[in-house]
Amino acid sequence: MKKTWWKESVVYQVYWRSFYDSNGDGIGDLEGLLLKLHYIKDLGADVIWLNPMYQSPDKDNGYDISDYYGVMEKAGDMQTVERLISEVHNLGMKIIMDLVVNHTSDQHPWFLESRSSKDNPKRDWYIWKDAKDGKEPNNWRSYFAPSPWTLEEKTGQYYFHSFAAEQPDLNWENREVREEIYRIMRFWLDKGIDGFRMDVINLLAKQKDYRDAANPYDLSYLGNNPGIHEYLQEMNHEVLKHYDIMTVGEIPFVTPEDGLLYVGEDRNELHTLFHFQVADDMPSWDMLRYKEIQKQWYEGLKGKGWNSQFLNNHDHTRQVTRYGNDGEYRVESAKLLGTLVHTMPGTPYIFQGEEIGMTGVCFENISDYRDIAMKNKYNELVRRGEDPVQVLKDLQPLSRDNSRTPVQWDDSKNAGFTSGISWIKVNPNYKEINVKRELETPDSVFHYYKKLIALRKENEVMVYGDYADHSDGQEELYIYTRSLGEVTWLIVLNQSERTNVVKLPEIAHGTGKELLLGNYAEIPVGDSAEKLVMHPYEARIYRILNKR
Ligand code: TEU
Ligand code: CA
Repeated sequence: MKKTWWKESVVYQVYWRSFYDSNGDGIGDLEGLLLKLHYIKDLGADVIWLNPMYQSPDKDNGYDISDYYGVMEKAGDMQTVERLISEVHNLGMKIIMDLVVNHTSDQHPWFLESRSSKDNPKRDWYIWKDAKDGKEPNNWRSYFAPSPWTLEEKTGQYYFHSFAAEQPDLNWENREVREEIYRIMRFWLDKGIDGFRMDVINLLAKQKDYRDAANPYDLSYLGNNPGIHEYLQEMNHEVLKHYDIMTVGEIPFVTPEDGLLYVGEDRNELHTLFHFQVADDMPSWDMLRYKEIQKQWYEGLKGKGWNSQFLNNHDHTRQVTRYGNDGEYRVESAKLLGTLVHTMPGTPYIFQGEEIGMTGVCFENISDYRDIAMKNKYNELVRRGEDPVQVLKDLQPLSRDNSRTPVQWDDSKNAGFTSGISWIKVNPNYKEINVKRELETPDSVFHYYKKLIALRKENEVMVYGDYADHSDGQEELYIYTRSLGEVTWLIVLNQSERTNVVKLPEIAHGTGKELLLGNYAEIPVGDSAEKLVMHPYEARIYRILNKR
């Protein structure tokens, strides 16, 4: 595989509105990020992914853009963005921004024009259809609404939205739309940013006939439709290939086979992707499924394309809560999951707060939640007659707000995030879990992450090494190797609350092993050349010493 900086990097995701508030209005901002840049640098991250900060009515936390050339007032202004880009570069890091071009806000001037009349020149910039039998044009659902069709009374037609009604989808078939988007991309790249995280980029092309779906709840009809690869190749040709950048596509509903069509190195589309097989198939931890997914992606992309590794982000419940143990073994478990993400093949992502083992939340009231996806779903079910208490309970575990509470900086009021009233409640556990304490504690989650990242910088095997699973069929243990040339690393994880005896694969027998990193302090007892005794949620990374 060709060596590139974005394969070797660790990306740190900044959900700025919950990162740090510099002016006391209760909302994190870019100035706040500037104030804390050294913290990210100290952790060792190479690239910052900044969630959308463009002008927006903010119905979906910035994913509904009303001006791609403007900056949301809550976030800051253009000057601050420019300062941010240059400060990040001064610190030797890079910054990529969200590109949200499947849809705009319904307040974008393009849409205001488009909806105004059937013969408006911008009518065709969005997707308009006539009613079918006096109803929506088909039986589909949208991500955030019971139907992806909303009626515009004035012109009697429905417009299409894969997400909320406030997020109408652009019509990518229209050449003017594409050209305008490329202009926007060049505008930001020319400001010096280092790439894009591309929001639901495989949704750009739509099914031609909008036929009814057999199962409307399986939203996969929204993505990977004919024409998508032509758009991405055009985008690459027009814009991307002219810059030294990284691109990561958010690509739901893909298997490795079609994933490769997006990131194959010979395809001239994107560099890497987020697929959602883990997130979609695993509401909670499922070791066998996880191994299978990793194996398929490894084999599918090997030598041809590059993967990303993550277990949470701003849309998915914090990993230690969802996939680990956020009670008794929170610290061990947070470190284990970090070990996993950073030793799997692909570029690892850290979502802000993950590096201190932040946990999900369980607010008492629906009014404490802010997430449009959750609120719309709640309203739909309650309106349908379901019990509000039960609905809330069902929606809590995977609510996107689980990961959106403010970063816990210290044990002062509002966890030191804001001097004002936070836009979303702070997790009540901030007195125990916060950055200040993590920095002061030598064996904290933070310091462990720091070591993990440093290891990646010093050891190419972590980036380019071949992967092999030696624990097929085991439900609590994950034992795998990464190897590059003469170097072999062995990673052993005990993803359970029990002490487990681990039988080592033959490759580790009769040779020495050097423990490079582990999440327990004591020297292991009971270990031998053939087996290890592993504590609950214990994780170890070994270098296998070659037989002489
Ligand atoms: O998310 C799209 C989205 O909901 C899916 O990718 C989902 O996470 C995946 O299919 C797994 O089930 C993006 C943004 O990340 C999100 O915050 C926005 O609300 C959404 O697009 C609309 O722009
Ligand atoms: Ca602020």
